[in-house]
Amino acid sequence: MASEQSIEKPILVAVMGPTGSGKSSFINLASDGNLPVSDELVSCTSEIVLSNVFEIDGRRIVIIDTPGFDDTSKPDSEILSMIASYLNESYKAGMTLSGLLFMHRISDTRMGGISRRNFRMFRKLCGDETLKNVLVVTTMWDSVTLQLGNARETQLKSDDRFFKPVLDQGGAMVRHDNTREGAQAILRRILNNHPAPVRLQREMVDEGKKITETGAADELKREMAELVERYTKEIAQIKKEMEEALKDRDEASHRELEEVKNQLENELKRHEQDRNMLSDVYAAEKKKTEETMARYMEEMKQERISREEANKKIDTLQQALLKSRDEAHEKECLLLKQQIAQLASNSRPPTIRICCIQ
Ligand SMILES: Nc1nc2c(ncn2[C@@H]2O[C@H](COP(=O)(O)OP(=O)(O)OP(=O)(O)O)[C@@H](O)[C@H]2O)c(=O)[nH]1
Ligand SMILES: [Mg+2]
Repeated sequence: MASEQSIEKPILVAVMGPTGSGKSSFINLASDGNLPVSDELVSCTSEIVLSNVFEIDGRRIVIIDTPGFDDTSKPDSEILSMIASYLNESYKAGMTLSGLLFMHRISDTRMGGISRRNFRMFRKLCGDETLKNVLVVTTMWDSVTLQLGNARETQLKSDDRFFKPVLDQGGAMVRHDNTREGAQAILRRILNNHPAPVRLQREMVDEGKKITETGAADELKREMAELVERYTKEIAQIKKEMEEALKDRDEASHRELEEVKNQLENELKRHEQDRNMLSDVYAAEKKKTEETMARYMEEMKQERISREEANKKIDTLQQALLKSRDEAHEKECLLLKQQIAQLASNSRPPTIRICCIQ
């Protein structure tokens, strides 16, 4: 028998991964949705977005689409705050994740800095205990030869820096063939998972920690410190080159170097500010998410009520239909059948609309 959670609330799945790894495309295929996707290098999804509620094998599912940590328009502290506030508020509302998908492009020649950074954040956010509910989904198989794809997959599966820890702890790696059937087959693998909170939810909701005290925030701080160090070194090097250009009376080079130095200093300032912003940004995101979640729960309630009402009406009409058949009232039968079909089509598929946190 399905658990109470699956009857009352849809199965919740989160999709994470770098920009352009195919997160929104996967969700659209699985849910017959129309989340925006993009060919451009800039990030497309820069907010948390929920899919429609859709059904697979009679089970209702909703997927959370997330922006990557390499988002071109938002700092990482804001991305973490958005994801954390959404995960925490949904967990408080009784919606626990049944599965997490981490998308990776098999067409990438190597698992570069951005993919690794996203994966490190993903792991800190998940913790080890929920890795059994994780599927690493490789995309873009149509952009590589099967031989090359196989070789990359083998390396990704066997390297400790990549996806081996997920496989070691009960998670799996699966291929997505960019079809609706393929996307739904992947989701079928998590329908019967035991929903479990991820590490970030346990830390913040169960243990009452602040966002700055979580493992994910530690990882963010470490990455920021690395970036700040790199920029500081680059600025020092440029200053040296500027002094040399001055000595050589090379004004053109001096001007160019000064421009680069100013850009780097601005970047450095941005990262230093970002490093100290996490608490404030989280507080603002939490407030927005609470409001959105309240609206969302109300929509779900209304949707459930109207579905139940429609089902009751269908039952009544079906009883009447049986009776009319007995009495051989053909016209009445036809009318009742039409009414039943109309009600059934109105009540299915579930009609919760995409809900965007902004
Ligand atoms: N060839 C190929 N293209 C794909 C596949 N999956 C997604 N794409 C394309 O890749 C591009 C990026 O896909 P999105 O779904 O927007 O990626 P995303 O991970 O949601 O990206 P962000 O929202 O920026 O984080 C789009 O042009 C998709 O059409 C695939 O399996 N094969
Ligand atoms: Mg997207």
